[in-house]
Amino acid sequence: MSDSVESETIRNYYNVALELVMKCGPVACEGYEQADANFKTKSAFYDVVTVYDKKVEDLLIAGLQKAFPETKFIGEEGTAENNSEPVLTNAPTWIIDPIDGTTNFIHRIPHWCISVGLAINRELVVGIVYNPIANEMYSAWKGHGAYLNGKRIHVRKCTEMNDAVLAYEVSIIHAASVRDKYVKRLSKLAAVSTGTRCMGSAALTLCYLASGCFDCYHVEDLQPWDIAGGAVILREAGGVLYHSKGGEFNIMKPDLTAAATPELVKIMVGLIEEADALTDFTFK
Ligand code: 2AM
Ligand code: CA
Repeated sequence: MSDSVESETIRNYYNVALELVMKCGPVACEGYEQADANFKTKSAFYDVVTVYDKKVEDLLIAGLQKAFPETKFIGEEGTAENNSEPVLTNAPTWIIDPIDGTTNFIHRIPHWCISVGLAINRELVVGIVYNPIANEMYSAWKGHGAYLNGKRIHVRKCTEMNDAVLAYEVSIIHAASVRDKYVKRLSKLAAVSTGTRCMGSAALTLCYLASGCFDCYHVEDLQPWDIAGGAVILREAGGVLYHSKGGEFNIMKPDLTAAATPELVKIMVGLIEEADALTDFTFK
């Protein structure tokens, strides 16, 4: 495929997905009004879902499948239902989180979003992240920049931790198997940052990094759909994503250290390694 044909194809995927995600906003908002009465747990007491997660995912898949029958899907709720490990092939694949930040959604914290990413040949090329409560539509497609409500966004070119706002997601800190790791790393990273925030939606956190509100981000143990859409938006805004300890980022096991600049990632990776080496950690 020539570059211009590839570009046109991706633009078409982007335009259709953007419109569809926008249309799902009112549906998700309807659920937000009544979400506290409408949720159930999935794999554990802290793994929650509402009927609106499924409703929005079904709408997105139906609309995208109709427009693009050749595409495949990796979605949070479909994957949970089938109890299957998601597999990414070379085929154009939509990676969908119908509601990212479900706990916020249920507790009426107005910080959650609909997130859609598209991978072609295993490369992330389109990202759309929409918070309908705040009326914030973040979007990007490969090589064409990142946008908030149609206005170009960029990372803040921060290179020092003492000038950086750190986003640190504790995601599944309920699990004893990861709690020490999270706390040790948080202690090291937060000690040297200007401020630390944990927002409860990985997709929106990547967008806040893309728009310069945050400067760096570390999270592990999440799933491809939590990250896919935001990853494209961050890269197109000039940010960088690596595996948690440096090395190549892998969307199918998206443990990540992301930042506005490679300089910040390097410092963070060093601190994460120091944290992991701590054997006699006490809360100080
Ligand atoms: P979710 O709302 O789609 O589940 C920070 O809370 C991030 O962790 C969010 O992106 C959220 O995605 C994810 N998350 C929250 N609870 C989780 C859980 N129990 N297991 C895995 N990921 C979770
Ligand atoms: Ca979700």
